[in-house]
Amino acid sequence: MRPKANQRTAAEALVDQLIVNGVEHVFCVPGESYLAVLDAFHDRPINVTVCRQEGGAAMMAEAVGKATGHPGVCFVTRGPGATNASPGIHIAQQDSSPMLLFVGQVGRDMREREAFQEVDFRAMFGRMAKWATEIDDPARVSEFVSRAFYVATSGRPGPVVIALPEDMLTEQIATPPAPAFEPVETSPGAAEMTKLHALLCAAQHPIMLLGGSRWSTAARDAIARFAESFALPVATTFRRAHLFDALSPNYAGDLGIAPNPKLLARVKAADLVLMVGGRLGELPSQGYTLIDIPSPQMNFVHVHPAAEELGRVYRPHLAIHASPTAFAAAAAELAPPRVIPWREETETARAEYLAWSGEPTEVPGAVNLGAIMVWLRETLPPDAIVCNGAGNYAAWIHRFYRFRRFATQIAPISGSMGYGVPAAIAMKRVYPARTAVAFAGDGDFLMNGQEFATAVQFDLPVVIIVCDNSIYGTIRMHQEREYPGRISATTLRNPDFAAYARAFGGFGVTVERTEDFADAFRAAQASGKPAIIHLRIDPEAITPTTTLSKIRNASLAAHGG
Ligand SMILES: Cc1ncc(C[n+]2csc(CCOP(=O)(O)OP(=O)(O)O)c2C)c(N)n1
Repeated sequence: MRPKANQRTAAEALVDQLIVNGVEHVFCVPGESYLAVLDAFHDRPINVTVCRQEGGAAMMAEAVGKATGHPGVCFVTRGPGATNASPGIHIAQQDSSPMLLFVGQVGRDMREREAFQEVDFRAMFGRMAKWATEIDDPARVSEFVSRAFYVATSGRPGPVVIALPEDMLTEQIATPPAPAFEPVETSPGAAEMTKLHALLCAAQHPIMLLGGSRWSTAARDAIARFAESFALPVATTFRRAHLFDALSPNYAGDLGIAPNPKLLARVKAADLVLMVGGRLGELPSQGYTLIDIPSPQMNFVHVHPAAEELGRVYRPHLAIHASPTAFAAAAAELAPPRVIPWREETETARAEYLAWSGEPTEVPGAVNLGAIMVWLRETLPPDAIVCNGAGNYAAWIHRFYRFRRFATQIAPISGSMGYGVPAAIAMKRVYPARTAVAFAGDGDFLMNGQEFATAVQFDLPVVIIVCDNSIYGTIRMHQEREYPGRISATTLRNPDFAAYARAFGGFGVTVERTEDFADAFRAAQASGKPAIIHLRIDPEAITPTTTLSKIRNASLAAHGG
């Protein structure tokens, strides 16, 4: 259906409004409910990545939002498409990533009859998305889309879901597009910065923690200048390691799952914790045990772009309602005290980080993920993007990989399995010149392994490293600790992942010894194809520091078994 002169379909107006707002990529699985949008893509300057499952498409969009700070955009069909896409919405919400999910919806004339695949998306996503809505009036498409950009990016970023009734999309309209959105910065007041300065000057053992979203290379550079001038030790919170250069003398390590015990002790004993950007949620706070709730035992300064996050869990001594970008710029202007009493402590924190992450630990089996991580950190370019999903294999990334640039760690704060593969594919699509690597567990990989076909279809030579220990390792670890020896639903019988890669038209190789990894990785890159490196890992090698048997035996001993 073609529009008349000076008129566009609502679907065309929608896509034009995305383009006005700087959207270059959309990720989708098609559906008959939004054919008019697919048609509008046809002759417009927008890169469309058609995926194999909506979960993959939504995670790709979320990864784009996470890496760029600009909303990632996903289109799916009604009922089954939207339910499949829901993991991406949950990730965007927990990870504070800007994202727009457009859902084709049944026609307005048949709503409320439970028409084919009809779902009330306001109700379904109402508590999970930052905003869930439906556009009934085609003349208001520009208004809704413009607002969606503001909602997704301002304060604490998050996902917006917009349902699009099929018949609405084909109506002709003459409304012009709204101008592009402008990101809303929230700047710290002079009074707050003066108070912060006074707290810093009175401190003896401060530490800065970095997390959350709304960062940028400029913000990261500014916060690094602040950390250097104040000689502050800096830790990054769970899966936000890319917010600080691991090679900086100020970097004290990663505060996530199974962190360096010395770092934990340092945070606990600090007399000033400056938390910038993040929420200090369950994982970095070690199950909310690190800092007393609601009254922190130390001076706790919380900098967050969303007013509603300040004082939500921790009652801060100083709350600074500011985006990381604006805060970092202001902090970089502060003058350090003449004498910095904690300078040596920062050096010790750095030495402790280097000792913790320097050498791989001994693990059972012929493949040592720690040694592989050390090889990769020395080999990959600083702007290489490393993605992962959920599983114990990620512990080696957190401990041994060294992130050096902004947006090089693209991983789910929400702990969602199946994330690393679509994330790496999206990164390669958006940044074709950069290296994109995904780590996945064997369980993890098959949650979105179908998107390997998308990588092949769009010639995206990602390298996916499947860490195959033939178990849902994380859950087996918990099982052995809580119910020793009673294995239940955690054993896997796996395919040949290298053959899987080849069957899809990619490159596949199996690695059974650490010393064969480098050649396999180089061969994967030289193939120029999307690649899977199938690592066979001893299930006993469950963490960098312990084995499954040790966990089981310790638990049996504790239970008198
Ligand atoms: C979508 C989803 N389902 C289930 C879980 C619970 N879960 C967390 S880790 C894990 C096992 C991961 O196994 P695998 O990918 O093989 O990695 P491993 O732990 O063995 O290294 C499971 C089932 C989750 N985090 N996300």
